[in-house]
Amino acid sequence: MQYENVNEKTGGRRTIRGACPHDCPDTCALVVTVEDGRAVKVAGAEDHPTTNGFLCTKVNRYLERTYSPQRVLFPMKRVGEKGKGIFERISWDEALDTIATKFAEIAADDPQAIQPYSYAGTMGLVQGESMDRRFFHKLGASLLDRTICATAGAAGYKVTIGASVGADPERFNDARLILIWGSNTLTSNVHLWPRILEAKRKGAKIIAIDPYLSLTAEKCDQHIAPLPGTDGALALAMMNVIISEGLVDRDYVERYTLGFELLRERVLDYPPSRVAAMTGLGEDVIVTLAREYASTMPSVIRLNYGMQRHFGGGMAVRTVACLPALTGAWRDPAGGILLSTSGTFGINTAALQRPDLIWNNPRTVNMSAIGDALLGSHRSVRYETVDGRSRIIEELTPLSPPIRALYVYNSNPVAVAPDSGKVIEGFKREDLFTVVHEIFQTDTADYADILLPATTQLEQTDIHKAYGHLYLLYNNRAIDPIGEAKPNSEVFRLLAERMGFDDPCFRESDEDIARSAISGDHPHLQGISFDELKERGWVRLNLPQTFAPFAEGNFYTPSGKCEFFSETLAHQGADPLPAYIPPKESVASAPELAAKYPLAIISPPAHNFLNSSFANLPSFIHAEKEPRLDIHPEDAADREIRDGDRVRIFNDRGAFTARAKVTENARPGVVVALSVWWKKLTSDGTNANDVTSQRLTDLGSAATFYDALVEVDRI
Ligand SMILES: Nc1nc2c(c(=O)[nH]1)N[C@H]1C(S)=C(S)[C@@H](COP(=O)(O)OP(=O)(O)OC[C@H]3O[C@@H](n4cnc5c(=O)[nH]c(N)nc54)[C@H](O)[C@@H]3O)O[C@H]1N2
Ligand SMILES: Nc1nc2c(c(=O)[nH]1)N[C@H]1C(S)=C(S)[C@@H](COP(=O)(O)OP(=O)(O)OC[C@H]3O[C@@H](n4cnc5c(=O)[nH]c(N)nc54)[C@H](O)[C@@H]3O)O[C@H]1N2
Ligand SMILES: [Mo]
Repeated sequence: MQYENVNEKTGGRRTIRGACPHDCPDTCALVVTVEDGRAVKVAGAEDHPTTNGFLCTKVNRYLERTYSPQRVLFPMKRVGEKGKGIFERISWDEALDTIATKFAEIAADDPQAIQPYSYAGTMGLVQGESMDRRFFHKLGASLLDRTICATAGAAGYKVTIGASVGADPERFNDARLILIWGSNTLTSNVHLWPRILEAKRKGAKIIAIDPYLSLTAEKCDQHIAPLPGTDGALALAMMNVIISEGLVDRDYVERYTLGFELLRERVLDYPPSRVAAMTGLGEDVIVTLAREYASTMPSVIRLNYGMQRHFGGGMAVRTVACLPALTGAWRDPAGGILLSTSGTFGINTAALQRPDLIWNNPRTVNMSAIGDALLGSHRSVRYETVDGRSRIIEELTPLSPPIRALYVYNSNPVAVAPDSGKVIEGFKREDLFTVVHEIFQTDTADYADILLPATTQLEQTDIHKAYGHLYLLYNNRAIDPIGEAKPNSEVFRLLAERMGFDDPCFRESDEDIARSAISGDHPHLQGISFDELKERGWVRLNLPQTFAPFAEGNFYTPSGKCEFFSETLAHQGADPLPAYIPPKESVASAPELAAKYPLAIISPPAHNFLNSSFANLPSFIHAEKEPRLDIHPEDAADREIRDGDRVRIFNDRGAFTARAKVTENARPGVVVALSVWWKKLTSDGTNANDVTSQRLTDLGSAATFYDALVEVDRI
């Protein structure tokens, strides 16, 4: 089969099929034009159904990233104080020898004192979760619980639906009602927007549920602004109305759900009149939303991350995930819920990561509490049943042995991890040996003992799944590495060799690894040709054209039903039914704290940054200007803050500064600091994570970035 423009060569000019590596649901198919060895254009593939020929504001300028003069180009060692960022060039041999010697020395005592730390700098399966995992498994290093983004929702969804499988985003255009719930689609998932617009053109109503008037909420037919972290209560009240007014799809509920009678009793505790006060919404708003949701079909919920970054985030997602089973919305391919499609792919994770290489039953450290971990404490959450009632117990226990070496790649924890004060105190430890493998000299890189240069996506090979569509993608390497940069996989291959790891898996090429990712016998991968994937750059999973995963039940839960009642949760000692778990830091749940710090702060992504990626490059900084705090006119007036004033945002954990924007986009009682800024590029070396907490969520032990109270002062 021939594809237009595919990996085509004409003279010195070639086009190469690639994949966007960034942490975003859209995982776009790229076409890279290379002239005489230099990439001259990065465009979205026209033939890929969700990329649809366009890219976001950030990846449109990917060449600014690849060819930035700020790139780290060779290995370096630290010659100044930790955090000052003063380095001296060394050879790759010296860098790798230093790391291998240090790791061997620590491993001789206890390899668990070596801690890998990575997240989604690249989402590629080769560069993100293959050779690295194999290396650390064989070494016996501590494992890392990668909780900084999505595990609360994933856990809540899993106990209810069974797996990260949901509505096909390509069917959104046929929905009649779309709830955009805790998602800023235009910023963080822009390739879904054209389908939402098409639905709107065909008469659909679009409702945003978001405490903030985001770019997306602004363009919806209706904006409902609950207090942060109260979504669970809102969903329970919707169910109260749906059940009490007889709007339930009885046939669907009888056949395909578990625990309806218990749910019916539970939601009696959440009448709209009570929930109105909890959520800060009008009772009529809740009742109307419930009626519209239950009586407009097909209805689809784009449920995303905003609601998850609170203490009760796992339960909130679980509760919302019950809604489409109650109304039978799953019956239609354009109905149901889309949280993440990642569980649809059937990737052979064991072949990639080789957990069989683990020999020492190592401990697991939670990345969202890296500050505590570096300072010697392990943070965790568990359940206990007291007097027949489930309670969540938050624990801080000694971490022994202490972390002696840290290897950071694909992540910038000094900027993005919560409670920066603790994180920085940990990174400053003189007795900690830190390796950072990076494209740029980030806030984290400044604390490295050894800093290694990393390649960008154009310089490496990879295979990708997605969490916002149903296509596999392949990234063909387009250009040679710049300077002495190396891909993650190559560095771990070289380190494995130096450590004397001789299992054949340490010699596999990137292409071999990519091939193994789809080597399993999962039905969604049947018939997919690796060669076709490589050639065209993308291929749809083996799914029917109209994919309605739960039209006839077949949920991935133990019962095969949508579990309103979850035996799995009961076993853990957790509440087996949907419930409302309030934020830890809110006026209602922590009145004493709120007396000192009365404002809730949320810090969702800025439009032109991708977490902290791109936040160091001129075009993007120019677009975002400077750190900003959106504050409601009433809250501003109470503090004599005028539009444009510089303000200090603080609590017991720390403080950061920003320029105030007095605006009704922020609701009263809630301030918004779009993020994530590099600390060292701000006027006082701080960012929003100076005030966020390391507390973990109820389910999934995830970070609680949006569960924080602060006070704001004019400077
Ligand atoms: N441009 C850009 N795109 C991105 C990213 C980026 O940094 N920049 N990051 C990527 C990553 S890693 C992720 S995880 C996703 C995240 O993207 P989204 O899923 O969109 O999640 P957030 O940006 O965390 O929050 C989305 C909205 O939720 C709102 N929100 C905050 N708290 C609550 C709440 O309690 N309830 C409700 N209902 N809403 C709330 C926020 O105001 C925000 O407008 O985006 C990805 N895409
Ligand atoms: N206050 C606040 N904090 C947040 C959030 C928020 O909304 N508010 N969002 C949170 C969320 S959702 C997430 S997912 C995390 C994201 O946290 P991270 O995954 O740490 O994301 P980035 O900040 O983009 O940092 C990724 C780094 O990896 C590097 N990198 C990219 N590709 C490669 C590669 O191939 N090899 C190597 N070695 N390095 C590479 C990039 O240059 C970049 O510096 O942040 C969280 N932090
Ligand atoms: Mo994320």
